[in-house]
Formats: sequence, structure tokens, C-alpha cells
Amino acid sequence: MLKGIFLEKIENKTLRVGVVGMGYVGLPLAVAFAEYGLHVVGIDVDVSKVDSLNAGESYIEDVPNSQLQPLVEKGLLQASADYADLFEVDAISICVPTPLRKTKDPDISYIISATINIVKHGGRGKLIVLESTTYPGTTEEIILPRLSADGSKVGDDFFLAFSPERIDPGRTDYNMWTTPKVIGGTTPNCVDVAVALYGTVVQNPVSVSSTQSAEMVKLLENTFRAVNIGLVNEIAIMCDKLGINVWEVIEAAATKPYGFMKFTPGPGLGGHCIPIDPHYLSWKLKTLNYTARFIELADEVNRSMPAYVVQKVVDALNDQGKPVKDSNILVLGVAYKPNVNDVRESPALDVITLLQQKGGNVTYCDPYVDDLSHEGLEVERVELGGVESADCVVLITNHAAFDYDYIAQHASLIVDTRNAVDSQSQQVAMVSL
Ligand code: SAJ
Repeated sequence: MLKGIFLEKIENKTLRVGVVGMGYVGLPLAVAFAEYGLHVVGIDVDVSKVDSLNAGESYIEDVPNSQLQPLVEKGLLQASADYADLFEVDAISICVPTPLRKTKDPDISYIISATINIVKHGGRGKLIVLESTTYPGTTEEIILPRLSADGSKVGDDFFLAFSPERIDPGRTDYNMWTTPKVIGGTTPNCVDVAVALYGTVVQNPVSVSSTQSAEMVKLLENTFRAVNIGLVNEIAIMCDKLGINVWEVIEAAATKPYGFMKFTPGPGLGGHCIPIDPHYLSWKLKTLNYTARFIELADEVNRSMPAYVVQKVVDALNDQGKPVKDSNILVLGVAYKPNVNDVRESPALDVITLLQQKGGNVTYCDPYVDDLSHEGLEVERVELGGVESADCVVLITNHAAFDYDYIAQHASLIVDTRNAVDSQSQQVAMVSL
């Protein structure tokens, strides 16, 4: 019986694992399986990543070379751009991107391509686990038919599961072993085998009744964040109209020891998860003639925040008799969240664009981001000293590396969207969200 063979191979560490997609999710997973002692083949279409990994050089900050090299040298981890190298493996985790198209519809082309290539090189006898965040039904509607097209029976001839990734780059308080991992399978055998495999790298695998439930768990997690961030952004707008300090209100509300979870307002919603994932859910519900109103409303509020911030800048400069046009405006922080170098969906990009459209001379300062031209923006990067010559400083991302005392003492006007700068110096005019 295939299940028995699988469990024995996991037990005696002879199980061979494939991971498709060696990004910030796939590489840490591949390393974890290899560190447990399983032989891992990492598949990626980007040959430069494959070459880098086989040279023991990591491109993921959370995976240092010192962790990767020994695994490559021992032959426990190898990378390849050829799906044919999956022929020998027993289990495959699919960790490919699931972006949105320009129309905000899901783009599952990477999942489909991975599935077709896996089937081409023999899906029979394997455990296939999809990790990519996607709408409920993807695993059963897109992957299952392709794996069973040759008459193979799921749960007997192969196993199929969904397990959402919970990799949070840069997080140190939780790691892969200590972060519970949800697993849903197409059949009970599928769950048992997937739980046994993931139990080698995760202390607490949490099984649910179906792949659809597991897909929905991830979307609930990230929709929860998007909606609550939208709520707190609207609270900030309300407090502004009421003349109330929203930051004081949030800090005081956060003293409630139960029944409240603190979120903070900001210039918008960035990153490749939170602005994207909820649209996979709302898209699926649209196909069922249902409108996911909270998701749509939160998106509307979050997407309005960059323009709201720009209006603050316009008003603040106006109060000093300065038009935006030809004013020197310094944007502090362009990454999508503090202490990372990722600018995907960052609201800073919208703020810069809007200010340039109004004729502002915009520069930016971000210790993690050297260049924005790959985002289609022509904006000069300056050092923090640029604060002194700016007509207005707009704090978008509150990196820990910024010297906030220096900023408070040397800026003449600050629009602070993160409540990061104490207006100690009398000279600075402060505008807060
Ligand atoms: N943001 C706010 N106010 C908040 C929290 C976030 O404006 O109170 C903004 C951030 O500035 C950023 C965006 O929302 O632009 C997303 O921030 P995030 O804290 O949700 O960070 P992400 O996008 O890196 O989300 C990831 C997710 N992790 C996984 O999917 C495995 C999310 O589920 C985590 O909760 C989150 O990290 C985290 O807590 O760091």
C-alpha cells in the first residue's frame, strides 16, 4: 500500500522531496526538509537561481549561505531548472507565485504550468502539496483532474493536499518549526501522508477536513488583516475630521487586554500578500454571484490612502504659502513595510507618482532600497541629510534605521504617516495622519 511505503520512507529518511519554486517560501522549505535529512530537489525556471543555489549561494535573506552550503555539499539539496529531475522524487511541494492580473483577476498560470510539468514527468505514486495562496477549489479543480487524467486514483495511486505558507520574511519570534502549519487533503490518506511529511519540519501540523478549507484558512488570515487595516485607516480619517489624535486613541484602545487587536493607520497597503490575497477570495465569490463587500470596501479605503497623504502634503505646503509645484519634497522610506527592502505594491510608489504629477521635485531616502527605476519611477535617492533642504518631508515607511531625532531637529515641515517622529523641536511643523 502506497501510504505505508510513504510513511516508512519518511521514518527512515529515504523519501525524496521536490520543491517547485525556490523563492522566499520554497527555499526555506527545501532547506528545512534537507536539514531533517531528506534528499531535496529544488526546481526553478530561473537558471540564475539554480546556479546560485548549486554554488551554495543564497539570495533569500532568511537563508544564510552558512545554512545552505553544507546541505549542497552533502548532496542533500540540489537545484535544477529541469522538471525531469522530479521523476525520482516521492513528494512535491508547489511554491509558485499567485499574482493578480491587471484586471485584479487571479493569475494561476504558474500553478497550471507546474502541474502540467509534474504530470509530464510522472505524478503517479507521488504526494503533491500546493502551498501557493489561491482561491478555494484550486487544488481540486485545477490540479486533481490533471493528476488523475491517466486513471490514477487519488488517495491510492497518488496523494494531493493543500498547505498554506506562513513564511514571514525577517520574522524572528517564530520560525518554520514553531509556526503551526494547516494541511487539508483530498482524502484521509492524503492528509495522513502530508501531515507525516510536514511533521518533519513543523512542530504542529494542523489538519483540516479538505483542501478547500485549507485554502480558505489562508485567505481568512490575510483578509482579516486587509479589512482591519482598512478599518483603522478609516478611523484615522474620521479622527482627523473630528480633531482627535488617532494615535492616542489606538494606544489607549490597545490597553484593552481582550477583544481588541491593534492595527495602525498608514499611507496605504503594500506587499505581495495582503493587497493581493483577498482578491482571490472575492473573485471566486463573484463567480458564484456573491459580492465580498468587506474585501471591496477595505480595498477602496486602503487604495485611497496615498491620495489622502498627498492632500496632506498639499495642505501643509499651502499653509506655508508654498505650492507643491517646484517644492523640494523628500519621501522617507519606500519599502512596503519597515526594515525590509521589498517595494512591491508599496504606497510610497503612488505617493511619489502623485507628487511628481503635481510638479513636485521629489527625492527619496531608504537605507534598504537603492533604486526605483525598476518600478518605472525616475526619482533620485538621497541620504538622510536631504531632510535639511526639503520644503516638506513625508515619512512613509518607519524603518528602525532612521535617526528620528535628527529628522525632528532638521526638517522644517514633516507629514508623518506612521507617528514615528516626536515633534520635539519647535521649529518643525508636524502634520500627522
Ligand atoms: N500595515 C498597516 N497597518 C498595520 C499593519 C500593516 O498599514 O497595522 C501595512 C504595512 O505597512 C504593509 C501592509 O499593511 O504595507 C502589509 O503589512 P503586513 O504587516 O500584513 O505584512 P506582510 O504583507 O508582510 O504580511 C505578512 C503575512 N504573512 C504571511 O502571509 C505568511 C501576514 O499574514 C502576517 O501577519 C504579516 O506578514 C506580519 O504579521 O508580519
